[in-house]
Amino acid sequence: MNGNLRIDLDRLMGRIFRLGEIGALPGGGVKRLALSDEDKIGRDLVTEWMRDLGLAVSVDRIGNVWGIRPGAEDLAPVMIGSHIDSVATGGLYDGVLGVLAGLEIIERLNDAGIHTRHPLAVGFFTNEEGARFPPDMMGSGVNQGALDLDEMLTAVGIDGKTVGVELERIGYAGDVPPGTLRPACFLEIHVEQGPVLEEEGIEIGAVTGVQGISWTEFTVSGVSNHAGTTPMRLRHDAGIVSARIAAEARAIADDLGPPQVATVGVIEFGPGLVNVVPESARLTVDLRNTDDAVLKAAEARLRTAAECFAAAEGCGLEVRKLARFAPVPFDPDTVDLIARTAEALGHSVRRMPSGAGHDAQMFAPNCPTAMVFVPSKDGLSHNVKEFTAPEDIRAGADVLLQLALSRAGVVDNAGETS
Ligand code: HGY
Ligand code: MN
Ligand code: MN
Repeated sequence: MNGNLRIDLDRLMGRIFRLGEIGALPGGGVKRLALSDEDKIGRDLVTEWMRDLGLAVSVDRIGNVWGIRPGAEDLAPVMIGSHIDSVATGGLYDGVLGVLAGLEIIERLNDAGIHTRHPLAVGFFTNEEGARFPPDMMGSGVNQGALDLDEMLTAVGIDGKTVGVELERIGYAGDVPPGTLRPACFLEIHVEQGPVLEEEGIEIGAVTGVQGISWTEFTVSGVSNHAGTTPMRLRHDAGIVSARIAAEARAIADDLGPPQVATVGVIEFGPGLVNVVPESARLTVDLRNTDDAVLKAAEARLRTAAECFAAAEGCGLEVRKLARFAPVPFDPDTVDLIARTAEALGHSVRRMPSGAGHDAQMFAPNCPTAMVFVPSKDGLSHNVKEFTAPEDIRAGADVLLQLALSRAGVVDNAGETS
């Protein structure tokens, strides 16, 4: 009976679109930066849905929220979670799918009167994106002991606000200490955010782990001067130094080849005027690789180059690490179960690493953890045009449903477990 259980796709899509109305951008997509007013409204909505489903809701000290459906036995919960904060040009599905598919599974089990041995938990984690307040995976990192609570509460955002003050402001500075939540296992469904599944015509990704992530901020200090009267030999141009650092980041990715990637997401000049030699520049570099040794070599090459460029131009250089996470493997048994479950449901599946960071990577060291990917149209994400076909969402959520039942154990009406 339970093997034939399927999610209610219309209900799930309805919640995805409803949440997508919060922080909706004029041309489509969403902007729900962590701890913003939009994030608060989204949190309030999802928390209301949790309560409507009868879940016991908890909020921890970094604002993570989870709801628990009791199990027949006093066991650690099987947890399904992700995030509902977005980047400034976010899509409807990044993170949201992982939370709302969890709520759909709860509602489906409620409808069917199915009870599980383990409690089931569904949660969303604070500031997974890290776009406003670096680092990313902040809430799940604190919750699972990878990041320090007090340090993260004092983290300053790109707008000068601090995490702790913003958490209080939106009413999500909870009282549950980090480490209270110790799930039996952690399962996350997420849009792939890349081109692989679509290019290969495959419906499900059984994610084997997350690649290493390195975020660095370079701040260059030079001397502002007149663009017309200052000979090139007398310049201390912070702008050209930052441009050379950016070019070097791309050269590193080109030289190393896949899977190395490099992104300069932010580059700002001061004063930023057409006829003034820049006195200051700030840029961020995001480097990633599945191999930590190669990633470290890439970081070292970039740092050395930045120091050379700054010295040659007679500029100062400050380097600040915004995020650094080593590659994380997921639980092989759970990855295998995802692949078997997908095949049993008649879906094509392939094993693959994740190019993006996810909350799951913070749980992986503490409990059996893995992820289910569904295809992203044109491989797009962190883009308002992010899209995943409803049928792909159905396939992924059905796999997640069976995965959760398998891990939580089903108690039939006679009290027998299966
Ligand atoms: O940056 C990432 O990989 C994630 O979207 N936070
Ligand atoms: Mn995400
Ligand atoms: Mn994202």
